[in-house]
Amino acid sequence: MAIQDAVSNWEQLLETARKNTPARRVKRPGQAPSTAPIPSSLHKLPPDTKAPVLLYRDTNSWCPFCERVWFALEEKEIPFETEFIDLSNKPKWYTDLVPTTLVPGAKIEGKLVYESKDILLALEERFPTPALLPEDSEENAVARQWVEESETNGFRDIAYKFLREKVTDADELAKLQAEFEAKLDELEQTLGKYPGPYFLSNFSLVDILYSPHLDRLAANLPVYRQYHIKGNPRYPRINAWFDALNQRPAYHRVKSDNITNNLLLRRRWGVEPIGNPLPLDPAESEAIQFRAEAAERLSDNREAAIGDILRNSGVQALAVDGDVSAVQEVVDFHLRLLADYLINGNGEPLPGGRTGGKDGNTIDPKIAAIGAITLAYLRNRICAPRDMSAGAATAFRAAADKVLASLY
Ligand SMILES: N[C@@H](CCC(=O)N[C@@H](CS)C(=O)NCC(=O)O)C(=O)O
Repeated sequence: MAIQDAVSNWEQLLETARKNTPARRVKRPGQAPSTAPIPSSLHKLPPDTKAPVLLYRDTNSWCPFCERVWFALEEKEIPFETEFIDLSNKPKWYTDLVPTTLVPGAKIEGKLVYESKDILLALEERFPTPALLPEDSEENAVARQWVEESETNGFRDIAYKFLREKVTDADELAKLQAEFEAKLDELEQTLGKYPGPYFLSNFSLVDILYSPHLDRLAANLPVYRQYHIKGNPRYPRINAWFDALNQRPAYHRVKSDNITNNLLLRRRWGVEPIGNPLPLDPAESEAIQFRAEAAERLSDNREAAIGDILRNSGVQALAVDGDVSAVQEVVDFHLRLLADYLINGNGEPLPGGRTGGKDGNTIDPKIAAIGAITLAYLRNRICAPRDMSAGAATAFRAAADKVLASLY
């Protein structure tokens, strides 16, 4: 298995990737998550100053309610620290601290606030600019009413019931779909009340309250209910709203990608897929900065990635006479191949045969099998924005597919 010299070493890969992306993360050795994003405004804090906000959020970055608070913090450019809470084993200090025991929680200049909506309102109060509620008093009153209604109008319950309820009866499912469509129609009407693509005249807390949920629904309904929000002519304003959100850098920092959302729904809620995932967005999978970010993340965090693959993918079953180090070498090689493809690939399939079969031109099936497990495992293991931005995760998955396709 003397294949390791066929691709650049990790140091070369990391250096090249870093030239093409400013994205960096903090490493958290031995902890979950193994890396964490750096808030875009943390550099604004004078040295040795405590950030004014501490956010308590879930370790996997799956929680839509946490995403709301993070979105506002990024929009308002508030420097903040994050404490990750393992929801499968919540620490006692957290359940003692927060009466609901749920995430998100926050300390705003030391004062505890919980419930995402209340945290958003408290941030608005303490950090009023840039404003996420209208200055005009009449519109402000409408905004505050919509903020409250976003939590009480039943949209979320009806939407997730349609998405997740285990229903086999077609009439029952049609009824749930009709109820959901009526709620989306209401949102479509509400979006028409003020000029521009957002709920109010400008981007606001109302957009933030809806975005994590509408994102998850738009990603998951095609897969689990064969129902489309994106591209559906019934909802032109909702589609324009998605397009407008897509223009916001803060949104790109905090959102998940479609596949993360799909995998989460199956793993967390046991819903069976009946349709195909939305196609990987070429604007993201082919963008140089996202490919570079994905390569940078993989190169920088390779030790954690390799450890995870060896422990959890099943690849160790291919070890001969218990020689795991030989397997590890091949895993390492395929990850470098992937990083190299992310940095230098031009979208064409990779030439086959480069993994060193007997005649130098065919693939050693064992090496290919280890490569396939490595790539397939990591393709579905990557989770945005826990490990990298949604754009980078999309580029990562597209590249993993390409390298996988070159193996056999
Ligand atoms: N109404 C709450 C909902 C928060 C919530 O449901 N958080 C979930 C994660 S998505 C949680 O903490 N779950 C842990 C548990 O149920 O123990 C809010 O808006 O903040």
